[in-house]
Amino acid sequence: MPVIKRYSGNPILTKDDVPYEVATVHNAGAVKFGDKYMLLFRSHLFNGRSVIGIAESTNGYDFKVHPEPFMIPSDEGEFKLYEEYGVEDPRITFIDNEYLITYSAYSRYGVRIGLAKTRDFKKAERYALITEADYRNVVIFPEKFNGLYVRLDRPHSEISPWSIWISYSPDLKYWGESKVIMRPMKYHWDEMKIGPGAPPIKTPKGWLSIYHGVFPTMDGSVYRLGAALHDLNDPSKILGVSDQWILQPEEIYEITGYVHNVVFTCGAIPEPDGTVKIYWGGADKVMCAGEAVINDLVNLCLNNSREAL
Ligand code: M1P
Repeated sequence: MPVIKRYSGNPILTKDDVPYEVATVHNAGAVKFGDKYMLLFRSHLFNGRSVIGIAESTNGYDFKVHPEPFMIPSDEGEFKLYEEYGVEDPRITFIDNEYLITYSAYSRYGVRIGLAKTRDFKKAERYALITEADYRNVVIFPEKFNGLYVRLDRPHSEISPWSIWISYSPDLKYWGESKVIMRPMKYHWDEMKIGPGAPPIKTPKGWLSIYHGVFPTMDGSVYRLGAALHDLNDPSKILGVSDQWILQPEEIYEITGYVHNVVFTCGAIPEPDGTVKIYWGGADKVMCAGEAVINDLVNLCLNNSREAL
């Protein structure tokens, strides 16, 4: 039995649902906003650079896209300098009565992470650039720990490629106390790189983190999703990492698209009945959704765990 049940109406969004010209709709951050489900999704324009669009729904599956993008590269100050090539892969966290949006900012200087805030999903206010270059996939926990904001991120270096790190901040601007907490595993489905996916979800047994892992093949890389569980009080402590993936490209819209063989998540929404709606980009071209039982994911992490480091 697959641990994630795909929605029968997948893909839930394609470029044809977008009222402006785009080549793709994928990698959406997801959050509940009052009684609405909101998606902030990435779209490639026809010049290959990306913007962030916005869509809303009352049931989490049927989404309507707003007429204009939500975020385009900034034309102001240092954001302008570092968003020249586009904005990508937003993640959304609700904390302190506002929604924090972390996104990849691309420029001639590399990729780094920007943080914007919104309270109404009408306007995003840029707050700070919170990493230097060669970082992607930053997710912020929806609670503070000992008065500090906590994030998972994914720096890259040749010596320690594409691993998951944790960092802390008093104000969302200055981050530190960084340490590596999870690495790709040799000759395993996530051996090439891993990266945080959806912002972590609180469960009675720990913080559930859905991440992506990449395996290189002679036919290119395969992007899959996995799950890890972090300690409730000390999220730098990983209690377990599911040895098996929880989702892999299987449907035609995941196998072929803008980049083939990709399922990539930036958001998941827990429901009061113990399920979680998971949103993922299929082959970097369309948006898909599915549902899992949170306890099943937690049990995979605890009962059949691989090493984290
Ligand atoms: O094409 C697959 C993904 O590749 C990159 O992700 P990562 O750096 O984590 O491997 C990103 O471009 C992502 O948007 C894309 O889905």
